Amino acid sequence: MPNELQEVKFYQTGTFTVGNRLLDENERAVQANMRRTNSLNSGHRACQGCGEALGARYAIDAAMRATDNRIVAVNATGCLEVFSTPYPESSWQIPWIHSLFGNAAAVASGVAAALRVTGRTSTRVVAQGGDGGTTDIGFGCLSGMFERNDDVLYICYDNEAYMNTGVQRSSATPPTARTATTMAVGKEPGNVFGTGKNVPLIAMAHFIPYVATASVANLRDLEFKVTKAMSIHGARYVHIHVPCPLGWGSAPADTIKLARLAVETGLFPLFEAEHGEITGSTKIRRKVPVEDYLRLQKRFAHLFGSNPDEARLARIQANADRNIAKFGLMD
Ligand SMILES: Cc1ncc(C[n+]2csc(CCOP(=O)(O)OP(=O)(O)O)c2C)c(N)n1
Ligand code: SF4
Repeated sequence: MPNELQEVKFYQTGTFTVGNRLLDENERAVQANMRRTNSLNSGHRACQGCGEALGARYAIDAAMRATDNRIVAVNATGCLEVFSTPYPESSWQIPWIHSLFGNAAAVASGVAAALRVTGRTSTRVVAQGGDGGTTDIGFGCLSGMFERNDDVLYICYDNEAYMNTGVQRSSATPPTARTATTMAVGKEPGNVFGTGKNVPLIAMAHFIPYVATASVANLRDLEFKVTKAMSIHGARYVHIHVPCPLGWGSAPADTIKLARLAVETGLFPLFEAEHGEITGSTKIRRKVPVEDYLRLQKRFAHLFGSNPDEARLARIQANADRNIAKFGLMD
């Protein structure tokens, strides 16, 4: 049979494609390992193209591998919790506890304390939540966890709004974005400029051992940062940019593309920091104008059309350029 004689094309050899089992062992991503944990398993109910589901799958599998499969995860209320655990089902294959919307960091601190006093220090704790649960309602508990230097890795999946309850603005929503609570009408359509907060920088101001930003556009970098975070004791924070097709009005197939454009425009800088000092940032290889990123999302549609809002586009571009300078993203 001619088919039996066809040569197998190992076309991925030599690339860093995630899942590539043809690379050397030390170059493979966690997901390429046959013994990956699949901590967040198939069968959950996230939307097609959900960046949060992808980010959580990679982050938690990396945390599992780094700890010899010994973690407890605490999950704030939000999309990740809702789509993964519709009672009585669960897609989690790890010890997992649902806290309230605003207290995941405090519950995680309690779990870490319980493990410590019972002598089970080889089991580590990860807390996770959306940007609403992290930057808004959970912010006080998170700051306390940082300030006490509790032995917890907190992961924020930043989709830039409260998605689970119908796309309300959070303090991570970018300027001009249309949400259910920042309508594209009036003198300043969408979310206003000059609001919000940068939680990775605020985490750094607590001088905790490790802070990093990551993106589902670069899953190997994401895995590296989570792995590094699990090698450290004390309070750690990883902030992951996760596009949300439903809330952003983007095509499900564009999730990775959008995450990459956010990085390449400078709007979402990738960096690491230790004890309050930035220790490294990912350079932008090919700078992209912010319009290329914004145009793909209906939440920014009011900036375009027959009469583009040049003034606001220029202000967003200025924000991106400020990040590029501040975080040293270009040589
Ligand atoms: C005290 C309290 N207020 C409001 C809610 C309703 N609520 C549940 S999830 C959610 C939004 C979650 O948004 P975010 O943390 O950004 O996560 P996402 O769903 O976007 O992943 C809200 C408002 C709640 N559960 N508890
Ligand atoms: S609304 Fe957004 S964050 Fe929530 S499951 Fe859908 S794509 Fe994911």
